[in-house]
Amino acid sequence: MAMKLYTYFRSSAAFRVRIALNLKGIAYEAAPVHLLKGEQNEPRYMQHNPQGLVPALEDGEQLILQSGAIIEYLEETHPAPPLLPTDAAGRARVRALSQLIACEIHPLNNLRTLKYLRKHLGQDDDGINAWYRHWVADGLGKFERSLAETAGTAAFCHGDAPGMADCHLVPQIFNAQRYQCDLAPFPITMGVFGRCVALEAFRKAEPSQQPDAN
Ligand SMILES: N[C@@H](CCC(=O)N[C@@H](CS)C(=O)NCC(=O)O)C(=O)O
Repeated sequence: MAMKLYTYFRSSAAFRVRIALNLKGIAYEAAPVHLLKGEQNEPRYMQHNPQGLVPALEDGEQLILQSGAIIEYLEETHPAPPLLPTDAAGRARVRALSQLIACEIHPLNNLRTLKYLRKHLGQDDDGINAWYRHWVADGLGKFERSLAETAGTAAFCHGDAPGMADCHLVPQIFNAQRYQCDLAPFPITMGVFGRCVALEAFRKAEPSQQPDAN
């Protein structure tokens, strides 16, 4: 039975998992959850994901939540091609780069955070955009320094094959572009991004290629 991915075309967390599935050549069924209509909070979906977030992955009886945990699950159940290096220090580096995106940038800029700023803290579009761009610049500045100053960076974030850090990076850059963030200060990061999006596995995972894209 094919795996089922609860996803939303614009969700960068779901985008990470779509890339990982494609890189590993795993066929899956996409089950769209419309975040702007609030479907993530409906009981119908909450029974699949009590956290009320996408993505969630169903693999037979197993339900796996949180994009990082899902990617690690795929890595353990479908080891080839690997998305993590063979050495412990390399794996720690790739996880640190991934978490820099998933923990330090993304939560500050996701849908419910932005909605809260607008609804409860009275921010308008200008305020929201300033907040968004600030945290992208801060986080990507740290990402760029990590790529520049820690060993392992090559064609991709770590080595010459795409891996877990690239799965995290590319969706974050798509989001940053959508919010017209200035990406010129991050040439190493954008070089990696360019090499990723030249690959079919990344292109097929893009928001515009999803069945629920509108
Ligand atoms: N840490 C979670 C983040 C999941 C997340 O924030 N998903 C967003 C879409 S990118 C979502 O479902 N948002 C719904 C909401 O904010 O109500 C993961 O990596 O899976």
